[in-house]
Amino acid sequence: SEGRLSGPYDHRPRHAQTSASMPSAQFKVNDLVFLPCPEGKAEEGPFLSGVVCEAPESGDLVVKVGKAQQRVPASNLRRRFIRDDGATCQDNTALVHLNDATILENLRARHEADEIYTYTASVLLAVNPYHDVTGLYGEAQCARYRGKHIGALPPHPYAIADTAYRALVRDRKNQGFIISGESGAGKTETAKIVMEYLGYVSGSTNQMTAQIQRRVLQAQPILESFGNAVTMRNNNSSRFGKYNSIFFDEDGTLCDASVTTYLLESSRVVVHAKRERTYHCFYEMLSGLPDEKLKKLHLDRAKLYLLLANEGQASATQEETSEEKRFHAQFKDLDLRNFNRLCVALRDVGFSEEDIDLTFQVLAGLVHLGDLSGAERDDDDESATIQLDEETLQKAAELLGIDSSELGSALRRRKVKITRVGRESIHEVPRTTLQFRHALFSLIKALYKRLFERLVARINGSFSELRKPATGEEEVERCQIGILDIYGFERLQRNSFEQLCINLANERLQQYFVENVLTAEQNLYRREGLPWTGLTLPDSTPVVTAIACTFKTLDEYSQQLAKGFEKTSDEGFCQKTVEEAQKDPQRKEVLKPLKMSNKRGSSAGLAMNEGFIVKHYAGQVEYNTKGWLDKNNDRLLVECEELICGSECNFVRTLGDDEKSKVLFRSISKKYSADLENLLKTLNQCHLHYIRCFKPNELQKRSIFNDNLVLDQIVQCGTIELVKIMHDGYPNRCVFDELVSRFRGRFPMSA
Ligand code: AOV
Ligand code: MG
Repeated sequence: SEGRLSGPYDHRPRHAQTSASMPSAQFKVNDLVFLPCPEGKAEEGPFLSGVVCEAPESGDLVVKVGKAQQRVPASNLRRRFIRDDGATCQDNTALVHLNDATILENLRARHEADEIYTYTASVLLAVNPYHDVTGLYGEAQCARYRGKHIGALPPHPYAIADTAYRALVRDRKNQGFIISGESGAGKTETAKIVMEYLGYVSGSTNQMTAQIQRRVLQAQPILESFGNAVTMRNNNSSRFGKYNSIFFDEDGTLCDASVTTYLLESSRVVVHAKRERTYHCFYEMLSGLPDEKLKKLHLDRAKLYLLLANEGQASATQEETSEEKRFHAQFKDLDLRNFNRLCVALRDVGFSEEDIDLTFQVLAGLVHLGDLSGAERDDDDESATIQLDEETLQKAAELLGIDSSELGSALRRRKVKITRVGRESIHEVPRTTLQFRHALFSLIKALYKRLFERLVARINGSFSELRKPATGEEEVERCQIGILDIYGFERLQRNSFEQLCINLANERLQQYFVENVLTAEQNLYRREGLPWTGLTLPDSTPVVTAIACTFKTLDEYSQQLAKGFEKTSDEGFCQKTVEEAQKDPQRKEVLKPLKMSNKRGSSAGLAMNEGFIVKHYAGQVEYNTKGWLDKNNDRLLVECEELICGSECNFVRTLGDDEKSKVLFRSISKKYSADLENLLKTLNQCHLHYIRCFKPNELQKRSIFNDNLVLDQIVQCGTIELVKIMHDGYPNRCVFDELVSRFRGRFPMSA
């Protein structure tokens, strides 16, 4: 895997900062300490533990590490404490010495003992165990946590969920869960654990609630089959963001639910990197559908279809193909199991057998369309058209209910409007190989994306059909608990538009956390007159502004491209973005041209105008801007849209977008940013609960705890600041009026 770059919050300078305030006089002989691992020995972990042997009044201390002695300035040391019983802390704020090294040591020891959860005041930290920890979940555990105070039992998402649920019932206030962490850290699993508990405490009081509860849980595998994929970081990586809302009526009974999704990575349907896969559902369908159904869909279980293989399979050597097949073979059993899980879930959520068949029919249609992608034409001959394989074309057309000659001609030729002497006429011009592939891929992407959206809409519809019909009486007041599970921060070998969107979401949430938890807490201390020196908190504003400006420029360029301006290019957009950023003193610190930060150009071998660098809170990311103008446009080529809208298959036709107006451009980044701001507005009305997930290793294996990797995450997400703030604060607080109203009459009041 690629190395972790050091970002603006590279941990090295920060370690020093963490204990810089510690005067040497505070260390005594025999004190246990941590010291930073010397440069070049990073694989041993970020810290070494030692004992102070000499502590002079001034100058460096002498520390014994193993058998050797070392001179170390006091400012480089952190205090260590080992409890007599060797026990770990359930809450980091209870550590005797508070610093990055002790927090890391605590998490490591707990992870080793399969105690994967740790509090940091009210924030729950979860270290991914990468195996099923026995007895940690399930109904018996839910029952144990029900109604208990936080801290009465070992840290657990159930405990946080129980707190949230009780607060909702008691205060009639919306609650929200923000689950964050990098890709593979465990957000999606944790979100399901939270939902499982909420279903447990509030559901199954009657048939309707039991059914809603089941559907909430069963919606998850459907979304995962269609929206998750194998990536280098995570074998079940969510390629979309989701916000699950669960509604409760006045007495806390589950009464409704909904799910909102954010920007599915639709490019994955047509291209994915080596050792990655497209969406699970394709492989699940091929593994699980019975022979006779596969035959109807003209599918061959053993064939490596182009859509399902990685880029370049059209021209792969035999060796490459067998390697690819070996890679896919490892997921076969899982795909089969998940196929069955998917079918059960679809039925539970209310899909009829016909709906299920149609869904697979469309997927199969896409698989065949994808197989056309290797087609070419003689680009030297302007009148030549793409050589499409007729049989494959037929199969795709049949399954999608489209006339095959119309499909062929839309893929082979484009319509060009020509105005001559004031008269407009439409001409058909053969597509070049590149234009053909673009048209084909846009069609596949649009169909898949809309299929996904349809599924989400169906799931939402399935909740409302269970609800009691409106009686005309005033709607009962209901409160909700929202659970946010988005795609984690990403820094891949090649980062595109999707990664910028994903990272923007993480950046906004981090900013939200800093503002609403850390800053708010500091302000509270100041208001209450508590002695507090304050901490410098990371500020995401420059990055967020830089991305907003980038999106604005992108919209201008995408619009021009859609209107057919010949000179508009991705390079032009990239250049403008960088130039504009350099004019602003704050933005230029976070958005940089490729060359300035790296003399050899970019690490992915990009030229100046092919990308830029953004310094995110979680590290520096190099973006490749190729194809962004097009990726940012939600409108499909007119020729392709007409095919979908004219399908004989009702289901496919509903995937059409027959917007009559002549808009050629609809901005994806604008919609995404607006969705994100709406989400934050919703969260703003909730009492929030934070769960931070940590990834213990890059290998996705149990029992491996990579100190460097975890420390990076501890530093990035602001855990240290949080611990520092919370350590000095008061764990329980209550507004005076609420206190009075809650306890009035419960205790004898003196005059
Ligand atoms: P993510 O949601 O944070 O990544 P997941 O929730 O998909 O990560 O977790 C990745 C994998 O880790 C899962 O498929 C499980 O195998 C394992 N895992 C996570 N949490 C647990 C747990 N509590 N117990 C057992 N195994 C667990 V991403 O969606 O890529 O940002 O986009
Ligand atoms: Mg996920």
